[in-house]
Amino acid sequence: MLTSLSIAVRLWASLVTGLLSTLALAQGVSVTDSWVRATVAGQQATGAFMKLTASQALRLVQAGSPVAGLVEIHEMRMDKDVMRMSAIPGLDLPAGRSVELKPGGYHVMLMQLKQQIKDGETVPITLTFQAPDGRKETLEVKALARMLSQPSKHGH
Ligand SMILES: [Cu+2]
Repeated sequence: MLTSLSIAVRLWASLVTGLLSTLALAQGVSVTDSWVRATVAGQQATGAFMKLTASQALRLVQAGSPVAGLVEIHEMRMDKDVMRMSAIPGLDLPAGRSVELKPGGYHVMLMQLKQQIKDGETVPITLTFQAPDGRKETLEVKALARMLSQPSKHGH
């Protein structure tokens, strides 16, 4: 299931971005369970979450989306009992180990939203990965927007 999903993502990405990306993707990173927290009207920012598994060590160095004017890679962590969110320059993906972006942890932050993101919509997100030798590859994922009825778990 995970394999077929990752193949589907790769096929889809190669269809969209063409032959160059197909070659670059030989290095292999799979994205599963991607989703975006749906927004209410007027909301300026939201988070995107997913599981990333790279077959070789890679670093997620950039993310972009047509629905957002500014996209950053963020981490959340506890700092003296306060949950803080900050941009990080990149997120390391160790070979063969999946790294989960999830509420309360790492996430792709979509800011300066150009539109409301409604429950059930798909949001294209382009991820750029860098290999240890400096080569970069991009992968486009379609994240499903989900409206959560509960506030995020890390709140008090
Ligand atoms: Cu954030």
